[in-house]
Amino acid sequence: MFFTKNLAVLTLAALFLLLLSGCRLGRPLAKIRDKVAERKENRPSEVTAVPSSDQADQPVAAQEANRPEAAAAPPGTLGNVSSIVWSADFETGDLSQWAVNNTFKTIEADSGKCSRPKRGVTTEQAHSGQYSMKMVIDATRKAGCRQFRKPEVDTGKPYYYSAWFYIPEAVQVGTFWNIFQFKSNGDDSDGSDVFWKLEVRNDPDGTMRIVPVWKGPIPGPHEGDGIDTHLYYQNLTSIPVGQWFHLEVYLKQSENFDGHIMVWQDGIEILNEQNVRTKYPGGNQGWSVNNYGEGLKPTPTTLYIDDVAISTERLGPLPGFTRQ
Ligand SMILES: [Ca+2]
Repeated sequence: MFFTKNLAVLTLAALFLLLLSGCRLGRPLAKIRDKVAERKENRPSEVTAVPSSDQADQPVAAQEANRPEAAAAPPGTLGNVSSIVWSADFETGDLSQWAVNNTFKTIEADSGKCSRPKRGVTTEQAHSGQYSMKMVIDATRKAGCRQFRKPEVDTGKPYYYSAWFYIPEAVQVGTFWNIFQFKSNGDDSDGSDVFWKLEVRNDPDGTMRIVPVWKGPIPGPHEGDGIDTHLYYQNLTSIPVGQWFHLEVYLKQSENFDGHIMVWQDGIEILNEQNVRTKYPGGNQGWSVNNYGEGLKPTPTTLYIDDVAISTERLGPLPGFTRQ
């Protein structure tokens, strides 16, 4: 009887000890699980960015330390990621990376027959990951899908604005095709006017090229110029059909004639205009990427956009990117 009683007490004590040790063991196990999950989340994408010459001289740890929290793009997705102040790779499966104060109301400014997929993105084409932004217009008449980003351009500071574009088939441009623009609000209250834009135009054989355009509704772009549209034709590079290409624009805003605009396509400089205007005196500056045109064939006309970024240094096209 005494033995049985003791055995019961001992069994109970052993069970209690076992439970205690189980709890203690459980904690570090949970911690390890968290660490593993953390590492998985922080794992950089497979594409590795080649650092700029400045960064190349720094040890990797120093480069990591310099990377601002604000760089939303995963390391390796874009070029010199340490200088990115905002970016959108659409890997959220929607356009939420563009939201300001949780609203899209001032971001999308679509007109005419613009159609976008549900949530604004698609997996049909992607420069990074699975998603890109898709914009389709029926350009029989003037139509535009426009995606504005305001907080950075509103500061008035100089920035590099860049994005990857994909045009799935050769397009013959009738009236115009604007895919990237800087606007400004003037005295009139009926919206804003285009000052600088990147248009797509054709060579006689149909080859598509980027043509930077000054369309300021006031005298410019240089001091002494009248009110006129200036087209900056170039034959340094053309637009590939069915392949991603990169556009990057440096803009130092100016309401006088001390601004600066530079344009690169796939790393090739196609415009460099100094001492220029970029906005109305006393006006603000707006920036958007768009599929905005008229008289395009074939129509509807589709444009995919991915890896959009604003940075304080030039990003350049992804290292190792080759047209295939
Ligand atoms: Ca993407």
